[in-house]
Amino acid sequence: MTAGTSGKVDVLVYGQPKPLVSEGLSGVFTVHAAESRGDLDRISEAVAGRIRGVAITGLVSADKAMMARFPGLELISSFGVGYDHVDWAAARERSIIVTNTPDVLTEEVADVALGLLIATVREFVAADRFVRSGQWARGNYPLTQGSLRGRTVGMVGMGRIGQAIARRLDASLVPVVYHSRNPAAGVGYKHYANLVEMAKAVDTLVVITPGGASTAKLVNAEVIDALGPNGVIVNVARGSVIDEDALIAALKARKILAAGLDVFANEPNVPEELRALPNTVLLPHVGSASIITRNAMDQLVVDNLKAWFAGQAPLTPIPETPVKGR
Ligand code: NAP
Ligand code: 8YV
Repeated sequence: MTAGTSGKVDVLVYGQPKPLVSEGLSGVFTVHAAESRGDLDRISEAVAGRIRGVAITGLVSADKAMMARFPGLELISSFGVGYDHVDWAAARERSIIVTNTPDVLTEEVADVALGLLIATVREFVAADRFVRSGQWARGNYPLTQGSLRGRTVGMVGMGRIGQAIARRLDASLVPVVYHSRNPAAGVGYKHYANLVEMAKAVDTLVVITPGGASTAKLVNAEVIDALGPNGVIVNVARGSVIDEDALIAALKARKILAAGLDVFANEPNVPEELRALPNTVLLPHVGSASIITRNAMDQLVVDNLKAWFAGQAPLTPIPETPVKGR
């Protein structure tokens, strides 16, 4: 590997440009930038050969071919707690460490999940339109069929964010049960190993698992239909976790009551059918999207790179990554 003339380690910021990341890295590293896959391909062999760290600033994917461009790559510091856009198995084959940004966004995303649930069952968006269009002067908004009262929430996923959502539901006096592959340590809610069984026992699902192969279409037609006509689904996980076609069919046929979605199968493209439905509340993947939380996530992207190249352990390695002893 050729050393850079500055003596600093070379790192690449891959994805959307972010001042906090570029500025945070620039004092310590020689920083290169590639916004798209095309930019990445235009990096010279000499520079690519020097790059030892990559900061991923959005949902651009880090696959085997991308990593192959950088023979000296040691660490990929990825923005976001979800890392389904990073081929961690390919990284592991080459002993490349992958880090993510957990914890700093947990409460923010949980706020959005609860807000989305309430907005969905109590029809906030339609009620807002009712006021703006002047209809209130002609009579009151109809009583909502949906309510949190009498509802039981089945959490799909009971990790960091799932537990933060469950705490909010506790405060709202809404009973909680959950499904995950293994019972969560230190959690008192009833655990269902079988998702269909849980769906039969509740009327509401709040989905907050990782994306990727192990959860693809986990919430399928059978699960959706098991909720019954009062059923509500909130998804703040990844669009891939729900069978979107099955969800659209169930909403159209009124097999379930409503859905609140922050994530979609093919973002930013949201199916016309979903957009046309009156019983959906749709958000543009904004679970963590406040300035304070996104800044904290950016800072953690920077701090993971700084820690590793200062000879320390990475701060927040993903569980599957090979963390080398320091
Ligand atoms: P976490 O602490 O790792 O929790 C993940 C939970 O999902 C665990 O309870 C886990 O339990 C469960 N799970 C994993 N694979 C599963 C499977 N195949 N079937 C059933 N349950 C499964 O992660 P977190 O910090 O809570 O974040 C969760 C996810 O939220 C992220 O990965 C990301 O996709 C999403 N997210 C979305 C936004 C947004 O803006 N909408 C923001 C942040 C995060 P087991 O391992 O026992 O199954
Ligand atoms: C980000 C997320 O919006 O952390 C995650 O997993 O989904 C969100 O916080 C996402 O990473 C988009 O860049």
